[in-house]
Amino acid sequence: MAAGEPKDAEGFLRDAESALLDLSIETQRAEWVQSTYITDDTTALASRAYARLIEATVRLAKEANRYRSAALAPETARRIHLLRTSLSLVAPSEPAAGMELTGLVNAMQAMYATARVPLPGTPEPANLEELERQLASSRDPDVQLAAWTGWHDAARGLRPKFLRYVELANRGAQEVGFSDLGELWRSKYDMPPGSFERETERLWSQVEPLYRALHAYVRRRLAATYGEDRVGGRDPLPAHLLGNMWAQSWVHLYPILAPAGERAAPDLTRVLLDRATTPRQMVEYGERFFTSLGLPTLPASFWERSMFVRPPDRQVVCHASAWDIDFVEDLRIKMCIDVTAEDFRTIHHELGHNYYQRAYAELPFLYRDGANDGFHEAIGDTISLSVTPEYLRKIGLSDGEDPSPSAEIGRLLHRALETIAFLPFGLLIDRWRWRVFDGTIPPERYNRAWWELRRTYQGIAPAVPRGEEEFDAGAKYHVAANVPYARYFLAAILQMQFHRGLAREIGWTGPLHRASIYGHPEAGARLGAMLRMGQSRPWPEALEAVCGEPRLDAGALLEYFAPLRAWLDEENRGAPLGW
Ligand code: X8Z
Ligand code: ZN
Repeated sequence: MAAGEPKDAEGFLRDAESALLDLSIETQRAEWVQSTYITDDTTALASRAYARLIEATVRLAKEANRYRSAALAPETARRIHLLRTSLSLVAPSEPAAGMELTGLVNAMQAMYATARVPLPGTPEPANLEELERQLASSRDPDVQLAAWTGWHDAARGLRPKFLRYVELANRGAQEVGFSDLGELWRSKYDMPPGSFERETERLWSQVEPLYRALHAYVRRRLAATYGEDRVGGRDPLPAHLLGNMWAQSWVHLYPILAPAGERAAPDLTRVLLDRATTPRQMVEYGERFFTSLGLPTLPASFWERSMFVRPPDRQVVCHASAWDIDFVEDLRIKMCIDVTAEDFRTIHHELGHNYYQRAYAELPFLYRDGANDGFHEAIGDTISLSVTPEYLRKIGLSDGEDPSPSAEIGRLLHRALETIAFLPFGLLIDRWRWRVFDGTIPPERYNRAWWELRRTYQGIAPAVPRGEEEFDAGAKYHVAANVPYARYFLAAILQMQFHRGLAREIGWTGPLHRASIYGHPEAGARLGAMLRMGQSRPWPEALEAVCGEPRLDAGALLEYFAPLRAWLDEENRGAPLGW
């Protein structure tokens, strides 16, 4: 072929993948350094690298249009589609726009990570982790409200940057053929973007009754703790009393929610602390679970290069994440680990990302991703479902108490306070952003629309008026850092489908919530087969590979929680549901 002549599609893709791989590695390195050492310089360097990657991707996606009408092998057509949708941020091609846009996102992420909040009675302003600890452990509504309000007020400063980011990112998405950035995000699911939105609504309608049952139960117990004047019998729950900054997990309320006669908590935190477990040892427990499935150990570089604890001497992004720096084996996690059951779970979540990344490392670059982003989020959570009392006993992390029938309800309730409480939150973040990107929610209604969605889906309301000068959505990491969120909603459903599929693989016939795949290489083989597919096939095929069903369905989740549902319905008899 003469120089300058258009290449065949396959040759074009090979060259494109090689160029994008190089630029992606450079971006990952720069972003890692920025996230673990936030300064103006590292922010500028990371933004520059990211802008270069975006610029090249947009140029290649436009060039690929040339092949879209050609009769292409399905494999080739798939990789061209993935090229167009591979990024979650696209800049317009005009000079300097790329650097401005990536600079905005990195600056918002840095502002979020470095925010400090003055609190009455404390000498030093508090960071997010400290505020979260207050919300989790205090039962003094004034203390809780101060932590909640302090953090939400701090997000105000993000608003001007966010407005400009929406404008630029939408224009970028339009250049590669989408109506706005939200449509690009919804185009990553092997179905038309409109069908994806309906799919999430269908799943929500499957699980909503269970959420409402949990909500009603929690409301009555909260009213008993805080009084009817703070928690009305038919009202939404006050956002600052749920033990979590975003009310996305209610697990810290467990001590006031436990079934009558049940001890305060299935307390893995206490066991970890009693054993003086270190953050690194917590990660080793996580790795051991994966190797018990026949998966490989983590590379030595993982242990050398990961960040497990908040460094004392510099600013970092503490929000947990998993990294795949070279898209082959330079895997890392970045966390500020606390010795708690919650972080034990998050470690498994992050390692799930790393094991997925490692499994698909052999594929062509554009296939090196999850079957969809919900799959990526669901792997480690699936493993966490196997962290049963039986498993903890096996690895010596049990406090040795025997599960009584009411303890079983207690444990299901504990799990539901993480998983079921999360569902509407997982859905509404992108319900809000999709409408922000498509203009249905204009800037002058950002906050009102945010709280309408919080009320409609979660049944949550702020205890103090929140005007349009506030930017409460920006108080959530993924909004500040441009990370799509529907993935976590999908993951909450998918993890139960995976869990049931793998439980069947090991011949489990007991209740789903008692199954653990620990030490079962046959389950690992089944999971591994799906992980190795990466993004090479439409996700229904990957789903089928692990659980035999090609369709997203909340049936497994409802089966898992069936005993709790029956118990909640009994407890709620005669009490009002909804808000
Ligand atoms: O952001 C995360 C992970 C990193 S991918 C720690 N999660 C969501 C959140 O924290 O809001 C996991 C659960 C939901
Ligand atoms: Zn994740």
